[in-house]
Amino acid sequence: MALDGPELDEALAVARRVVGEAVALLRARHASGERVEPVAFKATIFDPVTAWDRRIEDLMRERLGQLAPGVPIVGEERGASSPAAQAGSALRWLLDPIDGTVNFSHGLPLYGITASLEEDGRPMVAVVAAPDLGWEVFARRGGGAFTGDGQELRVSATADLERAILATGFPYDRATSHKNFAEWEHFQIIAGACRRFGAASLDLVMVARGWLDGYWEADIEAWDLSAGALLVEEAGGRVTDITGEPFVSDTGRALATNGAIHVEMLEQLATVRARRDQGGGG
Ligand code: LIP
Repeated sequence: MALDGPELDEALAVARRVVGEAVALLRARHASGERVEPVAFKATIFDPVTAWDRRIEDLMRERLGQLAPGVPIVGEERGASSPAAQAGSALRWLLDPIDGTVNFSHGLPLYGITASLEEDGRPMVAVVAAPDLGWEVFARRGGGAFTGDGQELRVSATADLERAILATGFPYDRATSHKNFAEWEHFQIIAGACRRFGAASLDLVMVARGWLDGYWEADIEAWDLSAGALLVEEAGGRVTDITGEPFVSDTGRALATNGAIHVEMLEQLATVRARRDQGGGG
């Protein structure tokens, strides 16, 4: 059963409140710019976990359990609250307590706290906050995307790839990160500029705000992409798989643009893939 407008508004209010509380907790106890030692590493030493990743996710899960009981939750640090959530249940919250943990642990302010509510695999409600930058942006499907102080987000109008500024990211796993090197090199040559900020959720916010014209990435996680994808769509942009198939956060792949350069970026991505498949490097 599809969530109706008032239910989406209510879910958005819950998401904003929970993300807001997470930001407040972090701000009260963590000084901006402070280095934070990892408490653990995931598969490799390039993928750290800090105490804050866990503390924030625990707070968000606890508050969602109180404010929206019964909805499955999937989070980066604590996993899926039920097997159904993992498999993509009808309704689920996706949480990334710190997107851009490497930046965060080095005191770099480019990291985000994200929450999205997906229904049948589609993000319906999204909030991304960047505590050290003072950003909060949110969207609900069909209702537009806004900053916390009420400005509507609109994507850029850049229609020419040579004038476009793009961003991407690379997985922590060095065994697979090279898979995006050929794409990076290609766009570095043909696009106006390429950037690598280290937090997918903020890359997507920057597309939604019209500061970037496009973003692509593969091999990351659903919670890195889901909230930002809705922000871009609600700001008038377009989000698909990097192949042009419909966007599904669980694939860990996305191409998000202002819409005007989308087809050209899809074509360029296909060209690089074809070259790689023929053994032409990358
Ligand atoms: C990060 C992403 C980034 C990607 C990193 C990593 P995390 O998320 O936001 O775009 O390039 O490898 O996945 O793990 O810091 O939440």
